[in-house]
Amino acid sequence: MITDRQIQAFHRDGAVMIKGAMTDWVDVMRAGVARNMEHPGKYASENDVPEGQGRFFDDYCNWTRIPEYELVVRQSPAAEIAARSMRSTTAQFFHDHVLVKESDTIKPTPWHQDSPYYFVEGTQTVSMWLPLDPVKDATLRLLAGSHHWEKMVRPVSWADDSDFYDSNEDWSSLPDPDGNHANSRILEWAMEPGDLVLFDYRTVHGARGNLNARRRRALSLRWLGDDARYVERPGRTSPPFPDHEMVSGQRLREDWFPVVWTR
Ligand SMILES: O=C(O)CCC(=O)C(=O)O
Repeated sequence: MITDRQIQAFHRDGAVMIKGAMTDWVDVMRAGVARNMEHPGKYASENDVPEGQGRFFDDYCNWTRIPEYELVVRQSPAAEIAARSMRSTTAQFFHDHVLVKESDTIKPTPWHQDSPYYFVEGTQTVSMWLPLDPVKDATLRLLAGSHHWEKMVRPVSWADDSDFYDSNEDWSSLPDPDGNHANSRILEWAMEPGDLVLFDYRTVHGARGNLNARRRRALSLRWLGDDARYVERPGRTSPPFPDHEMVSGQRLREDWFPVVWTR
């Protein structure tokens, strides 16, 4: 399912690609994405893509109303792979995130870390990025070792690059790995549906636009391990989870964020 070498690579680089671990679940995930796009949730976004420049749809936190997503979260090998990659005795589900770039979509996914947008931190966190179409240039791109950076990268709005929080937090500036090759080792893989990338919430990542004739669907499943704890951020997080009533240092409440796998 996941080898010791792959687990070592995940901890060293902050990301690793696993071939074929979710092949049996591709049709279920595609059906979930189709249902999700037909019935977008309250957080669905079109990312301000100008008319004639394709379409970049994303949405999150739909697993309790999209039965195919719930099936994948609860029944597929995803939870066990997540727990093993984090070297955690448990895998707690945080949320799902769908990202669809239709053909000829120019807009890239900006380089960013997920961690500053979330109200949770720990050394045991993992996102599982699952392309549902073959990808090459429109694949996920990640900056090796960035999960060990001391300062978090300034979070911005994907729509217009404005600051995500209204605060004077001491963020580090946005990275430019493509312009600064000397200090960057970019990880990216050509992938088939059923393959997946595991990456730490702190790993800097992004994606090019999709300038191909084929659409690019991807589902990200976000997992938490034993040491993940609620943290306060200087404003409304993304996702926001209104009225969660958690306090700093607490494990995320299990009635909203279920522990799906235990060793
Ligand atoms: O699929 C993409 O374009 C970016 C994915 C991403 O940022 C994520 O899964 O956190």
